[in-house]
Amino acid sequence: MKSPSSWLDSQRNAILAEARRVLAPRLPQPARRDFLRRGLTLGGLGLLSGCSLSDNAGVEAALQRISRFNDEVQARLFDPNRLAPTYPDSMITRPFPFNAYYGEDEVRVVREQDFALEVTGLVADRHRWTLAELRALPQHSQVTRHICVEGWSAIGKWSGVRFSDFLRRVGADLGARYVGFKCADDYYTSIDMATALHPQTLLALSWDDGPLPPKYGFPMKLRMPTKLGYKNPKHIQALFVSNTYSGGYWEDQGYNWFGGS
Ligand SMILES: Nc1nc2c(c(=O)[nH]1)N[C@H]1C(S)=C(S)[C@@H](COP(=O)(O)O)O[C@H]1N2
Ligand SMILES: [Mo]
Repeated sequence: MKSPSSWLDSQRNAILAEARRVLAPRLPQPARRDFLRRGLTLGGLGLLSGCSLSDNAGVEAALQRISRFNDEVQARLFDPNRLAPTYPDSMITRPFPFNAYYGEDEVRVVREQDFALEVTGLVADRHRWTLAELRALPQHSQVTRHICVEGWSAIGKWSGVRFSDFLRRVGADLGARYVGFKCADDYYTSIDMATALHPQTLLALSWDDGPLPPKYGFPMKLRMPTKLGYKNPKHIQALFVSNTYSGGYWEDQGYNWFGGS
């Protein structure tokens, strides 16, 4: 049997070969030469559609196909028991970076007294959760690395409710395909159920041993050290369990949906 990493390598090479085969013939010279020379990575593939070639509808469609294929491969490779690395508190990045699709002066400020988390879709209990109720559930902490596709990473500490505990408590259909999130800004995303149930996936209420600050996603964010930054929604207002694909803010603009890190 092949080791997982050599299998991963062969899958990666297959995707990259497919990308070259499908895309290169559609490009005029010299773009074609540059494209073939460029070191393509799996992550880079998901981002390619943001480049100047995207006005070619054929390229766009081909990238979509490859990115969906990439999602399937990542889902098959995802090991629900494999933990992302954790770090000592001394390695926490200070100051921790802020990122959003807007600047820090436009951070959405959610008031705790007005807030209740909406839970809908394939769940038995549609009760809306206040922060006090969520804080009363068992809390878990992690010091993990957040990796943003923009090329930076940072180590931070988050605490909150283990998301698998939460999904069980609300009687979610754990065989459903997706969990989707709507945020207090216009952000939204969705994740695969295997990642939702991963032991390090936290409904984070706290950052650096204090309440989650507005800029890092008050009242709560989903923290997943197994996924890239854009898959980790901040300012969550509503979540839903579903079998219908619902994409995401960046995913709908060409970022890879699975977004594993
Ligand atoms: N609601 C919301 N969540 C979001 C985003 C956003 O713009 N709005 N940006 C994402 C991206 S691209 C990153 S890198 C992280 C940044 O989180 P941080 O501010 O805690 O570093 O939030 C993610 N979640
Ligand atoms: Mo990001």
